[in-house]
Amino acid sequence: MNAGARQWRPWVVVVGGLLGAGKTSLILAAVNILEKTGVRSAVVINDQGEELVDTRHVQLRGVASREVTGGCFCCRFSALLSVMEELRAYAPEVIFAEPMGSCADIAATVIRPLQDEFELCRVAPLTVLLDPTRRNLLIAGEADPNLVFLMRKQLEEADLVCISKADRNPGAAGIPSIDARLISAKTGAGVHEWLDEVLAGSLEAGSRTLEIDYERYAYAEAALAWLNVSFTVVLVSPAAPASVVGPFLDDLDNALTEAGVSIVHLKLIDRSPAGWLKLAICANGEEPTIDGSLDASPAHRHELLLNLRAIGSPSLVQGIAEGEIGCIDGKVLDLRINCFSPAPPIPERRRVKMRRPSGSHDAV
Ligand SMILES: Nc1nc2c(ncn2[C@@H]2O[C@H](COP(=O)(O)OP(=O)(O)OP(=O)(O)O)[C@@H](O)[C@H]2O)c(=O)[nH]1
Ligand SMILES: [Mg+2]
Repeated sequence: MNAGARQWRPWVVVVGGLLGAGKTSLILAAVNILEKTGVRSAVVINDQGEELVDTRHVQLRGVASREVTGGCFCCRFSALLSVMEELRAYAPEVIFAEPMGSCADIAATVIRPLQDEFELCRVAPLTVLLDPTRRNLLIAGEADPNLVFLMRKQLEEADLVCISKADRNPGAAGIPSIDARLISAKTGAGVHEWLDEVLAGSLEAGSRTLEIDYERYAYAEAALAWLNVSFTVVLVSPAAPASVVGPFLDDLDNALTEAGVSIVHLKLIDRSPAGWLKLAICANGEEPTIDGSLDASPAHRHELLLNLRAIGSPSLVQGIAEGEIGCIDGKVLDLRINCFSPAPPIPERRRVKMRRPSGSHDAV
C-alpha cells in the first residue's frame, strides 16, 4: 500500500453486548445520524455461520456492509482486516463492527490488535450494550449461568457501557455499580452523544483487557444453539410479508416453548418483490418488534432468512425449525439450514494490557 492510499484512516467502532442487546439497531441509528451530517459509514457483521439476518437488514437499509463469517472476529482477525480493505471502495469515515453476541475478550483479541494496525484505522473505545430487562432476568434466581458469565465478561472489558432500549426502561439509570450511558436506538435518545463520545478520541480504547479462562468461555458459548436458515417459499396463494412471517414466528415460538427451548434472540426477515419485513423477539412469547413495510402488497414468492440463538440442543432446535418450515403452505426451495453450538474460540492474536485502570463494571 502506498503512502497516499494510507491517508484513509477510518474510525473502527466495535459495538459488543449480549445477543439481542441492540447492537445492530444502535449501529443503524448511528449510521443514519452520521449520514445526515455527510459522514459516510459502513458496517461489518460477524458470525460463525452464514445466512445472516443482520447483514440483509443492513443491506436493505442501504448501508455498505461486509461479513466476517466462519468464526468470531478474534478467530478471523485477518478476515476482518481484509473486509476493511474492501470497504475502501466506499471510503467510509466510520466502520462499525458488530461481533457475535456471545463474544468476549474483544479488547485483547480485536481492539488491541487493531491498534497495531495504526496505518489502517483509528480504533474507538469498545462499547458494550446492556439490555436492562435481560440483565435483570439474568441476575434473578433462575438465571442461566452461561449467559451470566458471558454478560459479566463483556461488561468487565467495556471501555464504555451503554444501557440500551431506554425507551422501554426509563428507570434503567439506577443499575448500581455501572457507570453507563442510557440510549435508545428506537427514539434516538443518547445516540448522538454516544457517537460524539466514541469518535472524540479522548477515551482510551482497549483499556480493560480481560483475564478469562478460555475453557470456561468455550463452555458458556457451547451451551447455545445457533440456527441460521435461508429458503425461498412460493405460496399457493399470494400473501403480504406480514401474513407470512407473523404466523411463522408465532408457530415457531410456540413450538420452541413447548419443547422447553429458551429463545435468546429470534430474528426473521422476509424479502418479497413488494417489500421486506423483519420481525424479532428476545424471549419466548414476546411481542415481536417490526421493521420494514407492514403494508407491502401480497406476493407469491418470499425469500426468508431466520437466525435463532437459544438455550437448547442444536438437533432439537433444528428439528423444530424444519417442522415449522414444512407447515408453510407453499413450495419451499433452496433450503439451507445450519444449526450448531459455537465452536471454542482460538484467537489469531491476543494482546493484554498489563495495568488495569481504576474502576470497573465487574460487579454487575
Ligand atoms: N424498544 C426498543 N427496542 C430495541 C431498541 N434497540 C433494539 N431493540 C430491539 O431489540 C431487539 C434486538 O435488537 P438488535 O439490534 O437486533 O440486537 P443485537 O444486539 O444486534 O442482536 P444480535 O445480533 O442477535 O446479537 C430487536 O427486536 C430490536 O428491535 C431500542 O432502543 N428500543
Ligand atoms: Mg445484531
